[in-house]
Amino acid sequence: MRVLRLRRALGTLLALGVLGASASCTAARGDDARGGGEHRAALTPFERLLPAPASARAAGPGYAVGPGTVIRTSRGSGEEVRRVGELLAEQLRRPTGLPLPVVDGALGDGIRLRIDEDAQGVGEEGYRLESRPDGVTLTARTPAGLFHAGQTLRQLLPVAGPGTVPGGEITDAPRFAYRGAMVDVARHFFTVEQVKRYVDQLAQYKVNTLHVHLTDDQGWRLAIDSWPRLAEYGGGSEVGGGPGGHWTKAEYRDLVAYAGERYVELVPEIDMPGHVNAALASYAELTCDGKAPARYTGVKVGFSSLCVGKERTYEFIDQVLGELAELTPGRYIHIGGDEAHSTPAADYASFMDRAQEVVARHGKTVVAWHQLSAARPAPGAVLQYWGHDRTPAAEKTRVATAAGAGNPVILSPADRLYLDMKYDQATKPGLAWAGVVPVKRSYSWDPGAYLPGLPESAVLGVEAPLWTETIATRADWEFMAFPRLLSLAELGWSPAGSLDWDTYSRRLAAQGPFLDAQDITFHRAPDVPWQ
Ligand code: IFG
Repeated sequence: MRVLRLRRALGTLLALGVLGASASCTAARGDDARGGGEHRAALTPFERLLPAPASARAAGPGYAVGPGTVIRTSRGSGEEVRRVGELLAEQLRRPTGLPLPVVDGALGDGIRLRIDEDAQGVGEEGYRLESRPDGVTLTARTPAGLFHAGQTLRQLLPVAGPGTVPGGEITDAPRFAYRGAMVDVARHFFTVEQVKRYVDQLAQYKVNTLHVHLTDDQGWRLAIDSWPRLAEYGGGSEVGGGPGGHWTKAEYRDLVAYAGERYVELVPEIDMPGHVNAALASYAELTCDGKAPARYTGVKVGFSSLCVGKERTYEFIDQVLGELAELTPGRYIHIGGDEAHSTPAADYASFMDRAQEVVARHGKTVVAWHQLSAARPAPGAVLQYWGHDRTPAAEKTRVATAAGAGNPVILSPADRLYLDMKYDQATKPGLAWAGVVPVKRSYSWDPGAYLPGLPESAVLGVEAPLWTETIATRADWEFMAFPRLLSLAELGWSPAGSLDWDTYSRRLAAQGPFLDAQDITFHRAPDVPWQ
């Protein structure tokens, strides 16, 4: 035990940059530090970045961040850039303990944020970072790019205390446009404040989408004015019989804004036609037999269905999705479509035809679980694939074929990215129906070459869902999400060529002190060489 404590202390000192000097001069001696021998030196700040940047070149002396450091936004660069500067200052003040004022005017020493519409090789979300003795310059085409540059800068500084941003240059841009996480607030209720904490953690690793699973058999979590009992009554249950809860529209708007400031787009999901017991329990008129079922606190799936043959059902989804669309500035509304085992296939297809029309009428793009590919996906509707290695080949082919016909795919393989899957049989929370998912397995695959017949060009991106049948606390949430969420972050952002478990696992280990410093209760998985 003493050894472990000593190793952890050593790890923290390394990450604080206290011992880093030896590492960096070791690294400067050449790559013997990373060559053979069991005592490989700690990674330098440029080497430990996660997600790995498209290109990074450490060179020359760097910039010492200290009491006099200011954060500069170009004069007249507008309110949004200034807000990015303020947010970066806030994120850096905590670990450095420095004042870091934000000033208007890019000339002068310090950390400079610049917009350059013609910046090359950075796209809409990427950036360039240059570190010299007189300062660090972050350049991007958009404020989102500047925000992502700031997240990289956070990792170039020690975990705590002032420090030097090593000299050099980074040019970076993401591989996939959609880099998402999902949290299921229906099985167990979580507050907007708890979800905001997750947004902070996601944004730090350049994840840009949060899919919230708002409704299911066990609970309805968002207030809908035209159907008030959905939240008031249908929100009053959860797995295990707890009190449940729901978000008001104001709380939802607050989360959308908070996430938006961190360049995380919210994708709300109202699951249909299955997973609807909470809605049916709230309104008997939504059932075919007029009898409202009791609220459900178990963990079975597939037993509920909206009444496809009733016109009232379509008034319901039109009003619900209309209110949701009005609350959601993002491009997407997710209509679920999974496990509709109590909806005959023909009814399912006709229902999904109409549900997709409703989403389009409210100006949004459909996302649905990949079962929609067995019906008639609307042009441009996005399919979220949650299959696994044992999914029948015909089902995989159906998804790849739909992708070829213009339905982009988000990859969420249950036996790679489902964060509610146990790490191993000893993991307390979580399920194992798709198999256990050690950290290495969550990382060791290539979304660009995953589904037979699905080219990278048809992959919108990747998403890691966290289902909460067995997750009721923040501690369990973070234990299951970290460190595997960082696999998602890297698979979504970094170039295919940089995907290598040996180097990734060392970079992941170097994130340990950052996660510790943020009080994230992550799993110290045995397959990662934690410091
Ligand atoms: N499948 C169900 C989820 C949840 C999950 C738990 C999807 C799309 C199993 N549907 O995943 O509601 O129960 O791992």
